[in-house]
Amino acid sequence: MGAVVTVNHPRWVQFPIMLRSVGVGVGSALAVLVIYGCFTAQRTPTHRATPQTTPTSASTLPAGVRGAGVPNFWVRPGYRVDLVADNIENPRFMEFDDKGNLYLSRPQKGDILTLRQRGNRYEVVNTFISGYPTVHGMHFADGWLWFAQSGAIHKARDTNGDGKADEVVTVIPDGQLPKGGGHWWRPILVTDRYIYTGIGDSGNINDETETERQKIWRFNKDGTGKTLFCSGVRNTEKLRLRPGTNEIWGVDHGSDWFGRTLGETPQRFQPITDHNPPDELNHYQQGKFYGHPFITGNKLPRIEYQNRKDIVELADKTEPPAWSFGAHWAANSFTFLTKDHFPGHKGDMFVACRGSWNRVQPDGYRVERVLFDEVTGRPYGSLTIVKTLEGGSRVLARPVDCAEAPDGSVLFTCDTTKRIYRISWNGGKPTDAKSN
Ligand SMILES: [Ca+2]
Ligand SMILES: [Ca+2]
Repeated sequence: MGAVVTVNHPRWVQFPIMLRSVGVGVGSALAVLVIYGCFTAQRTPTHRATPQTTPTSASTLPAGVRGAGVPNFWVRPGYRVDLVADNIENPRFMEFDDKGNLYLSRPQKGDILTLRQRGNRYEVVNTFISGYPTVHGMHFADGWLWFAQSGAIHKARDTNGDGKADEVVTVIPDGQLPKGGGHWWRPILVTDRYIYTGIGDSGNINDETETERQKIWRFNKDGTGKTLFCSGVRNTEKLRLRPGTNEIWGVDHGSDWFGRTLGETPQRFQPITDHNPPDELNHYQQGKFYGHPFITGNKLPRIEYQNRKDIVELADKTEPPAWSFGAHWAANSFTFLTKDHFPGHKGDMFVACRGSWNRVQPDGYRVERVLFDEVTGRPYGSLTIVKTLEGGSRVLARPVDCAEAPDGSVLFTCDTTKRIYRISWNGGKPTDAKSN
């Protein structure tokens, strides 16, 4: 174990303290950047550069269609965005069941709502469960809606069709997993054999190697058999299998204040932090290490940890992202596309990026499509489908989660504006679609 550096975000008032306690010089940082150059030069084709932070002048670009009540989002040509629900407090994650019910978790309210489509809208029909503070991740499997609180996992089902759960079973009670702290929300994935959940960093770049945090855990479906699955994860809020495979995928938020030890002025002049490190799309595999908090992105050490004697070994064992997003985009959640609604999109991913707070110029704030190679099953590109930032600085919405609806369109939640939007295909030539 090297020097322990505890940094909680976003309290940049701690910045002067960090300067004294860490004391990393510019020379060391340059050494890191040289190392970075070496690694990036040797990247394999699956480890691509950060996507361009486009579009910067969205108002001048051709655009798709916005339905009534949709603010001035930029929509990629060929797509359409409609407002399908509004005035719902704290809408976070979504999950459809096999009957077309849409479940919406509201951690601040401690409940899950049941919504159903009526025409072009989704309407709340009942409260599925309530009294579960921090409820967040959900997964419908085996006829049950499984859901995670910060320290517990339950499953519930509605047996009379009124949208309210009639049976709730606690699968993993409080006490087996750490709860609370920063990054208190939990993903949940239920497969044929196992339950997977993850626990993020309690702060920004805390060394929690010896704890249960920064890791993805696996359980048997009865809640027994707690097993470490993988480590080095900062904040992954959803886990899903890539369709047709047993591969577990998720997006991970990169850390903040990358350049803070080098003399940046927080919130005003932070040219290093603004662009580092990337947010990540990871293929999580058993026993692998994903770098955090010591190593970011494509095997680049965090400056605060670069003097660890084992930093090169840590970089060597780090599994780099399968795809990288822009720094501080807050790539938050995603859905794989399994249907034929969008031409040539099957197997791709729509990612909700909630947007930056740790950049001088805001960025992120979008739904991004990650394109997967049908042959290799690996990401090879990404495109912005909806951008929710106007004029480079005006935040119109903060996308939280994406869910594929039964008809193949994709919903995305926006928590701060209390809305759900739908992205659909508007016809025309699929200029960005892969050939079928
Ligand atoms: Ca019921
Ligand atoms: Ca990583």
